[in-house]
Amino acid sequence: MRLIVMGSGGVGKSAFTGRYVTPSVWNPKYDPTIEELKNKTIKHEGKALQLEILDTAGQEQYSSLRESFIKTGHGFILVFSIVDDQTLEDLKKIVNLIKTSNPNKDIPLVVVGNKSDLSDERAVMEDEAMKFAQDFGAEYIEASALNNENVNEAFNLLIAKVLQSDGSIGFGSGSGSVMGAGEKTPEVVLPQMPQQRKAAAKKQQGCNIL
Ligand SMILES: Nc1nc2c(ncn2[C@@H]2O[C@H](COP(=O)(O)OP(=O)(O)O)[C@@H](O)[C@H]2O)c(=O)[nH]1
Ligand SMILES: [Mg+2]
Repeated sequence: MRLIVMGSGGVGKSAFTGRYVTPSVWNPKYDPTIEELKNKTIKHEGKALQLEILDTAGQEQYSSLRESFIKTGHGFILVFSIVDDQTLEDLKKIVNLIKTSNPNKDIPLVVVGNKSDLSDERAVMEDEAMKFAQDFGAEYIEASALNNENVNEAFNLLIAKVLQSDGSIGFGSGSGSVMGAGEKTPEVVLPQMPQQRKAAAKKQQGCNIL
């Protein structure tokens, strides 16, 4: 399964992707130019599911890897920073690019409001971001790469959407072939889909993240 992480420079794409792939590591250095392809294998319903995750960098420089991923990717994480409203605005262009390049008109998208640890400096209201996401059929989730909050949840939400749209994506013929003998992968618990979540959220007072 090919997933792509996009958004303006400095919103935390690399931090977010890094946290997901290697949860115990926090790399405080900021290099806006690095574009990296990362691999992670998770377990889904007893089968190994291999993920290729492209952490993109600036649109200014041409990248054939980025171009091909935007065309062939199965799902996108669209990151903005809740402390910078321009970064939400910037996602419009990115969504347009995805919608014109990727042949799947219902391409699974998850909008991530990153840096939720800086809520004192919040410049984007949750309702506004949620409405933005809903307008093009995306889910919205707030997260903090710094505090490792909702990072797994965001990826799991996207993976669930991709599998729901086409269950065959990502599973090779022999799922065992993607892992070495004795290797262990974390069991992934896929989140509930939106309608179920809404019902669950009603029951659970004080849950205002999703
Ligand atoms: N407070 C806070 N800072 C973050 C968070 N995620 C990333 N950063 C910082 O924001 C800056 C840009 O992060 P980076 O991942 O390189 O952004 P990218 O250009 O989108 O890849 C770095 O200084 C990170 O340490 C977060 O969740 N909270
Ligand atoms: Mg980066």
